[in-house]
Amino acid sequence: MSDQPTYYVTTPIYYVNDAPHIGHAYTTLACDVLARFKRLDGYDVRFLTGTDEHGQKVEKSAQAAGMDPQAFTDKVSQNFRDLADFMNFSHDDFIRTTEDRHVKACQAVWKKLEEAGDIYLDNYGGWYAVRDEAFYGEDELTKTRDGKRIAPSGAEVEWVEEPSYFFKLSAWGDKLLAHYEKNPDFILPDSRRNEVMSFVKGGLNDLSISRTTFNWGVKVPGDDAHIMYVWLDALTNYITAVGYPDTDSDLYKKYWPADLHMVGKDILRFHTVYWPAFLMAAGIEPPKRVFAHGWWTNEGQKISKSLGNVIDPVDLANKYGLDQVRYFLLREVPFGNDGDFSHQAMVNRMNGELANDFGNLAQRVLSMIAKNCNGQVPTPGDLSDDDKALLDAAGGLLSDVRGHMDRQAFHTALEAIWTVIRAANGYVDRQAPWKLRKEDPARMETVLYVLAEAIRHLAILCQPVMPETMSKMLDQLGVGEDARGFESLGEAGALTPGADLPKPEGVFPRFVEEETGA
Ligand code: ME8
Repeated sequence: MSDQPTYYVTTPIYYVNDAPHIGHAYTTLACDVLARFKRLDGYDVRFLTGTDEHGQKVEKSAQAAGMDPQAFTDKVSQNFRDLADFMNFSHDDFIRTTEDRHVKACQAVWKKLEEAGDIYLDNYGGWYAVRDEAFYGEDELTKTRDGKRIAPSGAEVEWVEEPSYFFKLSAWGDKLLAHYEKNPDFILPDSRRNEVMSFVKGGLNDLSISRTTFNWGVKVPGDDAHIMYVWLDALTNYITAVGYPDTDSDLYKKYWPADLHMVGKDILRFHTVYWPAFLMAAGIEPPKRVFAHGWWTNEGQKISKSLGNVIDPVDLANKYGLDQVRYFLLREVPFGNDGDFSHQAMVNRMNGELANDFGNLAQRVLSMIAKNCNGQVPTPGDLSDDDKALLDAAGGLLSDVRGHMDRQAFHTALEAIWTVIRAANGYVDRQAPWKLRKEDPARMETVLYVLAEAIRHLAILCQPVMPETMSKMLDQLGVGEDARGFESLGEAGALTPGADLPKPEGVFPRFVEEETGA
């Protein structure tokens, strides 16, 4: 195998009960940006997304739509694929849990757990929330005035009583705690890690891992009356997609354990308690990290179908531009915190940071080059301290940004880039190349060269977040497709003085409110 470093990043697999919305797009976007970043940084990347198609919730949605569950999942799963294409996501694989490869992997995991003595047959009697596909203890529930019981997530629970296989989760508490202690970055952000640790310290109950009252799921090997609990099925997707149970396959050897499972905070417990316990019991190494991000609201309100305020990412992108939306989502909120979507906040970032700060910088510089340097990359002379300071700031960005990205701190990565964008704008104002044109044309060329070089750095580093727009900006700088990886950042002479440049065109339009006439 080559010694190229690898990076395996996964999204949750989304339930096919509903149309995809901004929340799903957000999680996958974060993974897409990491995948693109790592590829540009020389890694061999595997980026997985997909759909979670079994279980009671999906079965009920199919029934409500009057469709056979397989036909229903085929249809809704395609909506998630279409969204991924529309959002320009660069996933390498799209997994569906109804695929044969996945059924095979689930059954193999089950057998491993059974062989390890971690499964026993009993009866389950307890509370279940179909919306969360989760079991809850009586002590976790609250009661409404009309006597309904509600889980902490807000989902209504129902009483379930049925024969069930159990996983001996209670035996894994100490091993899980030892794993968290030994791997302080296994759960990020730290607040989530603390939350999980106190949950585990409170003691774990054995977990019901099969159902018998419906049959839309993977059959338990050797006992057809049972189907596997949908979360055991769903979590297994992360190893199915790298070839499990064929642990000798190239894919598996190269990419497992995954570097990162990106999830929303709602599904933290499944990924940081159940999943590593299943894996350890099956003799499989746990993933290296689970990052649980926050929750989006819309103009201050919870996003929900019943409130009618679901944000469709396609509508947003059609209104503001795809890369603008990608930028906004990752810049607006410290990654990990909850965030609020508002039209005003979107427009402020789009007009302020994209159109004014970055767009104007590139447009000013490229049009001065077009007008005053014959449309060719300018030729630099000796560099002043001011020139060197800007080039150093641009040159130092990669290691800074890399550090932020390695902790999934997209907002601080972008802040660091914008510090240099603002420094470049300050430099333009100080150096006033438009004045130098007559006074000292050679110096003007140096200043414009320094700026072009700074913009090259900025555009290369912004590619993961805004791939389409940055590709246009790099075209206008005459940077070839093969010179856009991070290794080319440090190459002196990446811009060739005298090379012809295409006609510049603005890439960041301002958002102008339409006159309503009201
Ligand atoms: O939980 N803000 O699928 P799901 C931010 N099938 N992120 C949001 C969001 C919001 N308002 N709404 C949804 C499942 N998300 C399981 C996962 S994985 C083995 C199985 C995102 O369709 C966020 O990532 O309910 C959340 O964790 C995920 O969608 C839940 O998607």
